Amino acid sequence: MSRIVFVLNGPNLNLLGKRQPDIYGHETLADVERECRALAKKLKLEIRFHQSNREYEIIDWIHAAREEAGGIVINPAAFTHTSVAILDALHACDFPVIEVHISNVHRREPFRHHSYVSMRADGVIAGFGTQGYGFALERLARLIDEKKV
Ligand code: CA2
Repeated sequence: MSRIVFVLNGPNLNLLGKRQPDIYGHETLADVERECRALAKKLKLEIRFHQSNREYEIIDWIHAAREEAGGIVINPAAFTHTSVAILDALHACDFPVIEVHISNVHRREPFRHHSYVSMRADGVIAGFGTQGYGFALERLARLIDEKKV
């Protein structure tokens, strides 16, 4: 199984660390990427890290992942709660998918309590801040390792 992992980030996450630190913390997306890359090295994973404000770009990266990856970590941001198209793209993947949310979406507005992506995700991490990305990578590495035997 491929050890390439796509880490995909949805709309407005480019503003991470620049606004609303009370909800999302002080780390920027560049910090998150750096930490993911450092951890991936230890886990012997190869990372493709992306962010977009456009739904179609995220769908295109999911399609690219189908061709070459062993798993996806995805924080779809607001698309979590709206996008059947991202759900459909993930349904076309036969590797593990881990959904990450920086905030605890269940403690927030009711519209954040439903996730289309959770209907496909193998695991969901929410409310651990940006540390959640690391947990997701650890889990993916374990699942990929288990597939090897
Ligand atoms: O908690 C999460 O990770 C979310 O996926 C973040 C999304 C939100 O729509 C989801 O309900 C939960 C929002 C991402 C926007 O990120 C910003 C970061 C800093 C400043 C403004 C927006």
